[in-house]
Amino acid sequence: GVHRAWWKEAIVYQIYPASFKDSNGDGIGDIPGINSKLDYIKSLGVDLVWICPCYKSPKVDMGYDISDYRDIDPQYGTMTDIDQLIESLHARGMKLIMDMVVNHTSDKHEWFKSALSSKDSPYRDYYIWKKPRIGANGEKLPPNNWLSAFSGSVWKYDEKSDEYYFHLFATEQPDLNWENPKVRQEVYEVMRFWLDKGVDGFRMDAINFISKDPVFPDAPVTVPSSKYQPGTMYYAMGPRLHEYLGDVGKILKEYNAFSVGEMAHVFDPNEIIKVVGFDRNELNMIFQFELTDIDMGLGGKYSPNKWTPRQFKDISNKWQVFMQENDGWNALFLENHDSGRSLERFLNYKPEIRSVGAKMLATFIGFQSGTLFLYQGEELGLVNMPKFWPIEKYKDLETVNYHKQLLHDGASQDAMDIAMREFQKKARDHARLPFQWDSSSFAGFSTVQPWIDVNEDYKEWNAAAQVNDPFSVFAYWRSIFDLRRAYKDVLVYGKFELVDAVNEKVCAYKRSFGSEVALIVTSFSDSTVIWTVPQEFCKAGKIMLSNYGDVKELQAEMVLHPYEAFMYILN
Ligand code: TEU
Ligand code: CA
Repeated sequence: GVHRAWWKEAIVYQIYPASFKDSNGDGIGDIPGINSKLDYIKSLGVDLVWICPCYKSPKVDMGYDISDYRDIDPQYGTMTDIDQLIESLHARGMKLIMDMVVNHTSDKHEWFKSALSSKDSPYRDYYIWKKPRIGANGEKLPPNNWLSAFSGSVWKYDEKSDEYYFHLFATEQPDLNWENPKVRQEVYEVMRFWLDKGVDGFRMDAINFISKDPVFPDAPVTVPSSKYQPGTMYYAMGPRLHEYLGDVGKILKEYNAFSVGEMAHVFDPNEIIKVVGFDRNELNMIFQFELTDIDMGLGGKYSPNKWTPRQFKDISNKWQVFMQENDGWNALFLENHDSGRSLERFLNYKPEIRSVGAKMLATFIGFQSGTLFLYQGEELGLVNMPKFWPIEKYKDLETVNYHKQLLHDGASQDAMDIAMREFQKKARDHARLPFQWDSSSFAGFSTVQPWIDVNEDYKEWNAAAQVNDPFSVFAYWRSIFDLRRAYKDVLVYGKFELVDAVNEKVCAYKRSFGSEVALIVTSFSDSTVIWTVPQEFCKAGKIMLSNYGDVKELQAEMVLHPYEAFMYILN
């Protein structure tokens, strides 16, 4: 039988603190701002809130560079504010999970400051240091050829000790040395610190990178145009990962805590099931990115890739079937703070189809098997910044560094144009624009010009305009959550099967539990299609949701509008 668990039934809402709500008029979102919007979150019908990092940080990477794990950054508030957030969420029957960033710290963390100060520091071995490699002309070179996630080498030279330190992300984000048992103890104590405070669990950042191949071999050349090469095969899902996650899992279990691990660059089900298998006691679920990386080519995030709706549903199907056959669990999502908005990436976006398209994508992801995650603004159908915004508008180091690198490499105009187009689809800043609360100045996010520009569509596209509109994207998502609760057996625990699996335009699936059956139909076509309904569904069903608001009978042939979506309960 199925294993039931509260964390399988939860609906999660992700908040990006800098961009949610500014309470004190400095143009930056903060925790008191979040506290003032809990009724909004509650009214959407979510169970659990995940806040991105708000710990003390120099914010080279928007808080994913932590300088003190036990304090809140003054820009975001105080410890009292976070205590109040925990309390107020609990009072409303919701839970809170925090972002645990322990693959690396900030270079301003006391551990790293000490490690850098002397080779004899007791903290030196908290990080990863290596001697330079000596080149043909006696020059000092990085110990290997791996590429950092934010461009350039993963190694940074330290003159004083004549050694390089390792950083998968920015130079200001040195990786912790998990081989050192003291580092692991420190991390586990930090986790306990927050759990003891009443936090209900964690999203574990970049957690599949914590165990590296100790040899640090050169990576094969897969991107010939680049000086450095992706080394993921040597640091993603490394040799001791399951040992470390076993320790993490023990702590989580003690507190009955929620856990979701972020695991980029790995799509191997056999490795993933070792993390999320029900009896493994490592993590509840992980974010893997095979689906949402579908538009990324071999050259990485900003290389284009052509894909088809058929591939999109095949990837979903692969993970749905795999998890149900192996007693694992999926995390379902289309958006987060690390990419462009789903409307601009997963369908042929035009303003005319905005509402219908957002609801179609919601239907596609919303009734699959797994724990559902929604990123702030996704419930309103928010989109990317306008196409004519120049490179100067982008704030995020991932995009800025990539752009600098192209200029430095003397990239052709053609290559620059391609990059700009890809930024417009995928850059992280799109999801980080201020939340659109209402039609007042700065979208009601702040009383002053925010740290990043407000999208120009806010007068029409905002929360105030949608919360009381029964046909809004907001209302549609709420209906999905209501249905998941009302039909929990079939929609949370039921079996998943594709329907008409070979169809190139229509993605339809069935959920079933005993005699209960749900049918979900979504069209990924921007024009009308005729869908031949499989025999077993040509009977009376009850339509529960429809993005065009049509009440259709299930019959042998159905005419589907562009991006139409609907959901039936049959018995
Ligand atoms: O992202 C980890 C990660 O693997 C990145 O390569 C991610 O895929 C990239 O941002 C996509 O553009 C996490 C956080 O989600 C991200 O915001 C942080 O910048 C990163 O870790 C470093 O902490
Ligand atoms: Ca503020």
